[in-house]
Amino acid sequence: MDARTEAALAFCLPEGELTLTPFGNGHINRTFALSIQGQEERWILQQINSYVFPRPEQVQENIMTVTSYLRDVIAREGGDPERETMRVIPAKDGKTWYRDFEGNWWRVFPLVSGTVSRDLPDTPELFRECGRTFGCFQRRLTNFPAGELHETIARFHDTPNRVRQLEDAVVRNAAGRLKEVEPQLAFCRARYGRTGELVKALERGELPLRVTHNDTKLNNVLLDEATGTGVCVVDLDTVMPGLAAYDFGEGIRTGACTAAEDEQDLSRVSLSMPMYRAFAEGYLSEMGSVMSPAEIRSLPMGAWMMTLENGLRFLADYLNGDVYFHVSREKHNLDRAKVQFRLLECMEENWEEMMAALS
Ligand code: GN1
Ligand code: MG
Repeated sequence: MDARTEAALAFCLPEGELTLTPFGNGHINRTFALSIQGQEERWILQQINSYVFPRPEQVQENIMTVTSYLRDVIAREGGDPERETMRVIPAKDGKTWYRDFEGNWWRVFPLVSGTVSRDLPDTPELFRECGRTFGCFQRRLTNFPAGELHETIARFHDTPNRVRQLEDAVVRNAAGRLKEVEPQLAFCRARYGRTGELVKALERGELPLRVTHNDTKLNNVLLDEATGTGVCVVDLDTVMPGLAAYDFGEGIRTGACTAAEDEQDLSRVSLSMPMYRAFAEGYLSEMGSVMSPAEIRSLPMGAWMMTLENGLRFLADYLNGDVYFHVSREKHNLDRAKVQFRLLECMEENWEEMMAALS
């Protein structure tokens, strides 16, 4: 029996013949859709990447506490907790995960029926809905004690720390690629002075610590198949204490860019202001009333910061020899980094407009 079948059998699921098919296109975990003969319902079986998440049990604990809290809020608001939040299926031993004979970590969630996910926002309307759904997720967690969550990846959005990691990668030059990335490195270094702005504002108490999702891309929102309405936010691995600006920013980085994250033709990369405005509108329709003016003003900085930070991470991984992000071609991580830097330039050119769109 292969490891994934062994894993599937360890969870509290109906009896019957299993079919497992690769699902989605995340860079981190291995994901399968699980069908059971005779069952209409489907599930997600996922192997947690324990290189990326060194404490998978803490990931699962965060997901459990956040989703149980959300279920109550959703019920109180008159929503449908079965559709509007993820649910963890326990293993037969009562744990929320299973470790196979090779030591790999697995978990199971139901697939929310009647929903689809999309990789690219084709229209501002779709992207507005994406912003609204993430805003709704965050608003529902306003009173959750964010500090109690585990930091599943230490200092995930501590950008100055990402700078140190890049500089460490430069010193090690493990893959011998340093010469090749000199222009990109110079681009980053010219911006190091601004990388502490958000973490410092948090330390000074100017911005509140919130529960943040930290991976707010469109394909982490399940949309109603029939109406296109955002139903449920998924991929809660990086739910952690953080800043609203991180979630807003990551949404913009991934959805308001006119090209794919790994586009090789940089002339296609720019910031779409209609998309930016649409996401901001959707996000603020939920979060606008719970944020202070200072927090709202921090959102464009989040977009700048997340874009730079992902660029730093892709570049560091390129130097390290592609050990973190899955790659499917030789310069994949370098291409991704270049896209981030081009997008960042566009943000700098459009800064006034980005700020004005929020007032
Ligand atoms: C990773 O695998 P995916 O797409 O959910 C990464 C994000 C990056 C993203 C870049 C845990 O997310 O932080 O922004 O790749 N997740 C983790 O494509 O590192
Ligand atoms: Mg993810």
